[in-house]
Amino acid sequence: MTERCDLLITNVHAATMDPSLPGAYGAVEDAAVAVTGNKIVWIGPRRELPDCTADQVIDGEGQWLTPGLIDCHTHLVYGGHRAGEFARRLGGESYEEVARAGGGILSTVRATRAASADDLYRKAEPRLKALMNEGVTTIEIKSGYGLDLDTELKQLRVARRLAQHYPVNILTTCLAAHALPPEYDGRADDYIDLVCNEILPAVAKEQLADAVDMFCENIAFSVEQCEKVIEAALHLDLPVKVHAEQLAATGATRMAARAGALSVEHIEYITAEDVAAMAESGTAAVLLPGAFYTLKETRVPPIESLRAAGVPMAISTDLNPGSCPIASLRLMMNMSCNLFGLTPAEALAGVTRSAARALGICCSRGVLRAGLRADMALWPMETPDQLAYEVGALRPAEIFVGGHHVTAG
Ligand code: DI6
Ligand code: FE
Repeated sequence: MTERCDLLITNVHAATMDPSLPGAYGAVEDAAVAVTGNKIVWIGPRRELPDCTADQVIDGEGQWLTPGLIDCHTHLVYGGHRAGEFARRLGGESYEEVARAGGGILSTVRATRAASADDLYRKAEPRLKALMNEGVTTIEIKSGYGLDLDTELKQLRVARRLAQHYPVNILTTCLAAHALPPEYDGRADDYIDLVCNEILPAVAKEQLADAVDMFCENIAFSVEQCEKVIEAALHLDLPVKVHAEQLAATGATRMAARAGALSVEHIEYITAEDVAAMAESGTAAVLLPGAFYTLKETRVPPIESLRAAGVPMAISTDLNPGSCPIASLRLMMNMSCNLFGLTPAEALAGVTRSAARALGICCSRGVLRAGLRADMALWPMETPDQLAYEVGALRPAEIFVGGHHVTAG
């Protein structure tokens, strides 16, 4: 390392999540971390720290340092709310029934089309801050409540604007193939043409998206239709992600794996064959226990097969007004253990290293290692097992994004 660094954190334990280090957390007890610019330049046992001077020294007081958390699947820019639909579902209507009756995603589409960009921005801010205050330093935000060119662009521009004003990394994903807009009723193939020929090229031209997603499900788009979206995305050099097999087995996961997708999301209904295809293509699983909980699903994703096949299991909020209006990634960690059977260490990997894999950014984030970005959270806890166990009161003492100390406000 250089002899001089910008920031030196000593007297901490580091849950590095580096898989090349021993233990489920890649833990380094009594560690030191040196940061220059936006990167970690040295991390290891404090007694091995080379002689150096630092502009700023922080005494970690024996607390635990983790990689900044990564929420790799959100729909947090949207208009309106769906509290009325929540009450209907509590009364016995299913998510699919509400959707087929013109509610669900389409009700949020109406509200998002009607909202101004400023309005969407103001409504998104508290959701973003809630995540940031929990130590989330990277957030993916999808469009998909516009379903027309102007509104898809409006949502993505709002997401980019949030990134300019808040000290957090934001990646954006175009999910124009989320639902069939009412003006295309009975003409799904025509809408897919609009997505492929107009919406995605316009989004790419303005560099508004880092990836393309689609909802491949019986209530949304077929495998054949999604294949066209994938082809268009790859043609524009945009990586793909797929909402797959949340409500039924459709073959979406194998389609995504064939295309080399970064990730498949939800996947409650996948089979052993699908898991093998994911392992082969290096496609990550994104588990969304908050949507499972909200929709009172009973079918659990095949965790044991995913684990045995070594498929990275990311965990995310799916923050959205319908199937998961819950802005807490820490609660999702807890749910992933209680509802899906992950270990606390798998839960932390799910919101750090594996979430970075699902976003295609594992070369720069998700692990504490020299050369990677200094996105970190310092936690007043005695063991990293507490992160999946305690919700609400356990908050980060310090959060760093790109080496800078931040507060969400
Ligand atoms: N799956 C989801 O969980 C969200 N979208 C999707 O394709 C739900 C979106 C909503 O209900 O508004
Ligand atoms: Fe989603």
